[in-house]
Amino acid sequence: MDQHPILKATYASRAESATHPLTAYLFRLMELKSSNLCVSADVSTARDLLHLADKLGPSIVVLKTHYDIISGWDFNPHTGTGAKLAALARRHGFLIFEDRKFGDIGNTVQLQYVAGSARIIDWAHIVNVNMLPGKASVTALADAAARWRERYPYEVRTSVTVGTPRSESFDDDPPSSAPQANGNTADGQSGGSGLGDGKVDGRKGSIVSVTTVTQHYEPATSPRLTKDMAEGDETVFAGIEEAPTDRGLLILAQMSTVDTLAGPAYTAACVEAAREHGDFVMGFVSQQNLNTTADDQFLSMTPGCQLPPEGEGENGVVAGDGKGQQYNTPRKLIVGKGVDMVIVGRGILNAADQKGEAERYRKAAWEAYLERVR
Ligand code: S5P
Repeated sequence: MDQHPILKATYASRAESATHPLTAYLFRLMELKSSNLCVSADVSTARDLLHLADKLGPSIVVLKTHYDIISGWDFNPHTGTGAKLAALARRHGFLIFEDRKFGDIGNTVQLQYVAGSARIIDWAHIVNVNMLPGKASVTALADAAARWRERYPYEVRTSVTVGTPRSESFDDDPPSSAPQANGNTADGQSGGSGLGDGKVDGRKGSIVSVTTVTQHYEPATSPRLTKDMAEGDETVFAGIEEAPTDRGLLILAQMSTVDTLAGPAYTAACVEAAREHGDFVMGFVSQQNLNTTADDQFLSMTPGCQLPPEGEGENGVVAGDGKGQQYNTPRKLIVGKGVDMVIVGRGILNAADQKGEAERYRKAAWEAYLERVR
């Protein structure tokens, strides 16, 4: 592992050789911003999350979220928290990584990824999966992302028509305007002519209200995330174009916790799954670089990272959090373990000057990278 050529490759050269468009984009962003820092935005309100993303955006290349710990998350797909985060990501030049750690059967993870109130796939460039259920969950997420992308240039138009049925519908057949979903037309049955006497063909007709819901896809003039932005929110970070619409997956191959059950056999299965889905899997959340074969060029992102207090140097000791979490310094992870990016939560969030602390981590992690490729 130590000799893998990727350890000496610059992020610029990895941007050239990466086959996943989002990985290539991320490496370019890293070079552009001199940053290999991901902040873990583990705050508790949507307001704090957006505020933090805006404040730390210039220092980071990835913002990691746990949307399910956020109170006040606005689920509106066009104006809600996800859409606002997407606009901030575009303005400051970072990708959004929802740390959802999917861990269920294929069918369920697909639904958790694309459906529900959060519609994670709409706003998160990257998600991750816990491979415990096996490779099928990776395949299922890859399929869901591919289907989502096919529909990406389109948007769902939903029409709801409330009205009373026309008299013609009062025949022996079931009303043609019965409630329906996923029809092909927005032309619902409406109006109420001829119902005044309530009698049709000698039978008593009752006036009922019928709600017709129809959905169809319409070409979107621009990518959905762009249209979701509020006016004045359309700024794209200078020096790079907007992120590609591709979605990417990180496999949770190793954990930072003291008694993790993610042993070598589990990690090996994660690497195998990644190789089988190179068009969707960007790499790993891991504690070391997991590239071993000549063809491997996976990204490794690593949580469990803190710096000792300012002035103590990187050799100071960083204690765990007393809840199973263990910490290593950026240099130990990037130079010693060959990882590409560090994920930092409380090390930055608990600082009095979060912006200044994010810069301290960015510089430490970037210097470690320069030292490694030197
Ligand atoms: O092995 C892991 C994997 C993850 S994604 N260990 C982790 O700590 N994480 C996440 O990284 C964890 O859920 C949290 O959001 C973040 C670490 O936060 P910190 O405050 O300990 O830096």
